[in-house]
Amino acid sequence: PRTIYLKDYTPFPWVIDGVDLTFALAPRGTRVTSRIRFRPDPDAPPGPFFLHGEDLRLIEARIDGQPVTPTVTPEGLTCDVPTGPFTWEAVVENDPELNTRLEGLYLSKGMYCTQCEAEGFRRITYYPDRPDVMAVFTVRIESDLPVLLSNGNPEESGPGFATWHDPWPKPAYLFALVAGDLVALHDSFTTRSGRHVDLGLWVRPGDEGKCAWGMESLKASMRWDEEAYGREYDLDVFNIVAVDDFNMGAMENKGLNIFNSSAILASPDTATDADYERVERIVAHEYFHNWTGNRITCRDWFQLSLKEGLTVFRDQQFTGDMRGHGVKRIGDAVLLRGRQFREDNGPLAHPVRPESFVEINNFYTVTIYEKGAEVIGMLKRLVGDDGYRRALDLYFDRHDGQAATVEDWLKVFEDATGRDLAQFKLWYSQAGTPRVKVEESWEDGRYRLDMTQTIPPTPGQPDKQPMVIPVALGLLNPNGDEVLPTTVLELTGGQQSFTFDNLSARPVPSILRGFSAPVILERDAPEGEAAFLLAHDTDQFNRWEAAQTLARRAIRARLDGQAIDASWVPSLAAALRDDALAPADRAALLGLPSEEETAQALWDDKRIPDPTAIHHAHEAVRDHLAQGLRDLLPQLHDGGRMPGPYSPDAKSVGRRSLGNAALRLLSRTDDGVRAAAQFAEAADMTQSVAALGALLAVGRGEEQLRAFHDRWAQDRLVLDKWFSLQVGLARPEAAVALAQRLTQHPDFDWKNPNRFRAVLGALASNPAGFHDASGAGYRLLADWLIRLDGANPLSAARMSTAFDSWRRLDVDRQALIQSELGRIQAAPGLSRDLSEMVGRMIG
Ligand code: DPP
Ligand code: ZN
Repeated sequence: PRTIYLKDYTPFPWVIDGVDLTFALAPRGTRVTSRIRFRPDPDAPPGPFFLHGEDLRLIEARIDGQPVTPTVTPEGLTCDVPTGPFTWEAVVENDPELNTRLEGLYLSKGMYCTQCEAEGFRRITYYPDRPDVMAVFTVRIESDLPVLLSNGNPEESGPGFATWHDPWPKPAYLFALVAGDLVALHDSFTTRSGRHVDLGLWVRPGDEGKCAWGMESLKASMRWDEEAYGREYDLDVFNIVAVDDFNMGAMENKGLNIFNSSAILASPDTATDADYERVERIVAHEYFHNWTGNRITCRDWFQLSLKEGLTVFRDQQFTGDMRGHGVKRIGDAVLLRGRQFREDNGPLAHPVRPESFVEINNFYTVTIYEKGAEVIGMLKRLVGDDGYRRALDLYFDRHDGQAATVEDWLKVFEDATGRDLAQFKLWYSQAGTPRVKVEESWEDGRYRLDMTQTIPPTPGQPDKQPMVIPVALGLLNPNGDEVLPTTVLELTGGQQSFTFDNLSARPVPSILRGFSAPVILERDAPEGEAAFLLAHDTDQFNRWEAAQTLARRAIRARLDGQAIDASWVPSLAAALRDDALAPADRAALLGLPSEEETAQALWDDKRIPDPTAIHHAHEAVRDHLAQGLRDLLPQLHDGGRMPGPYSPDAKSVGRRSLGNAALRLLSRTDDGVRAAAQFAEAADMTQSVAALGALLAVGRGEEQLRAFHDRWAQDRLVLDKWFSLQVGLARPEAAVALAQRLTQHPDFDWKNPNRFRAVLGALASNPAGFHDASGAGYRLLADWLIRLDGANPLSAARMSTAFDSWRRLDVDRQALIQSELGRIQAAPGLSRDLSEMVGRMIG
């Protein structure tokens, strides 16, 4: 397979003046007729006429009406073409029914559906399938199915056909087509300049009752983008379709978003609070792409974070506005530390803007998305809210209708704010999580912080330069008053000192407030500081962080066979009793760092993390907490019970999350009595899943698990929960055997990505189970990856990241994983996707 490099970018030599596509749909032999008007691009150097195309049958091709015979390869075709403008016509066939990759045009339970990002359009017809080629599409769909949808606005329709026209030029990756026996929830939205937009949420019959929340989220997103960014919607219709077989969460196709049903369908009895939040967030994310991604797209796939990092940042702001910025920030930090830091510190580390790839699908990563969003958050902190707004206005003004680059993005910030971003740009090119070491001194009323930054080597990047790191700092008096409100220090050198004068007493620092940069802070905090900050910090994030620090110490103590600090539980209890803190914030205080985070921290300390020992230490600390908080937990749990019908509003969610966090601990000391009662009474899925999870986590719940299955056997999304809960919470020694058994279950449909993930993904997220010293977890996953790769390489490659932490394990586990990776690599017919991932992991 060929490696593609950023430095090799060359523009496409032609401009497209219009694309007409006709689809005659059939499970086998769908006919796609294309008519594309090309004109030489006066600004681009000339080059060969190459159209991408994969797994297509070319029936005929014409140029200006004359038959031609192109040279066809597995990747596309070349053809001699006139020197001036010309019209290309082709008829091709493909087989949606046989398409198990879920890229291009495929069938999902009788419904035709497409997924083109990143390079799926080339499986539909021959085309310059690259994001910098933007064109206006007109699409005719011929089929007897009742609902025929594509991008843009509807034009004509009649029995057996429909035509759509999208007036906005777009790259092929935003193309979409849906045909099926679907029903819709209809609504409308009037934009602030008065455009009437028809909204439709299309689902299979039977799912009508699960559409309301997705629709509400859509309208909230449309309003928010007008208010927060001044961005209006720009077509007469906006359609969302739910599909069961889908590789990702959702896709932002122009005017026709396609969603994994798990990311759009919700009803109180089948979806949890977390599901509701996820639907709201993903609807917003895809909608926001209309401006950041669609109107302004990416010049090439190396710029992927230009749209993804920015759109994640925007959806984070939105969710913060909807549900509270404190909890949102904490959730984002947990995700970043648990997943992105791991990626950034392992063999798959890559910069926010990679320099090369073999298969672009392998770069839809937490680094591109979440670290990319962090980079934008830092930029905003550095230029301020006004500067950010001016820069974004300029970005939309200057680049609307274009395929842009990271350079274009940074330039609008430089032009709008006058700030030089040359050093800041390193965040896009240097991989790895920076470590910031902080030391402090106090002398004659002067307080000094000495900061040192180091960025560890990553694959292909042995040496790093210092970056711009915004460190938000506050200082507190020993009595708990804030003497320095949040101030952003700019750490730009390898070593730098910051001094603070005129302080009457040695202050207590609150460093990296709001998690102001995606870095690891290294600091030997004095005894008692974390408890002090937990009690007094005005910064919600750092208050939580203080609780995390205490929990980390407790876990470490357990791991090292030492006693847990006796002041931990009382200081946590005091915070939990503080009614000034919202229930959601108190729930967050009860969360322990993940086992993954503990493993990473041990590795940072040059110790070899043992997943089994880590799990037992976490369990012991939970028991300790449950004992220590015994008197408080019942009332916290009671506070989460709410009369009346379910509502997903932030306040109710917060109360339930505190109640259920308490329940999880309570179940360790009450033989599962409360959880069993909650399960029996639960009127909604949140309470039901929380109770079941609490039981499973303490080795109970067999009977409830059976009842849950029987009740929900017909609901595929709830059934996914049934699979994943039991595997994710299984005892380490039982997890692999359970996952194995569930792969034999009649409801295990391995070709459905959600179901595959519900079992094998859940196993990978149960570290002690997956890393069982026998290697059985590794073997099971490798077997399934090899099998899945034959059908759906994209999903197989994504799931293979479960192995990416292998280098930090003990030699025995290393050898076991190496041998499984070797076995995958040797599998006949391995995909480009999976072979790139395995190759990078083996290194
Ligand atoms: N659909 C994916 C997302 O929105 C890829 N663009 O992030
Ligand atoms: Zn996105």
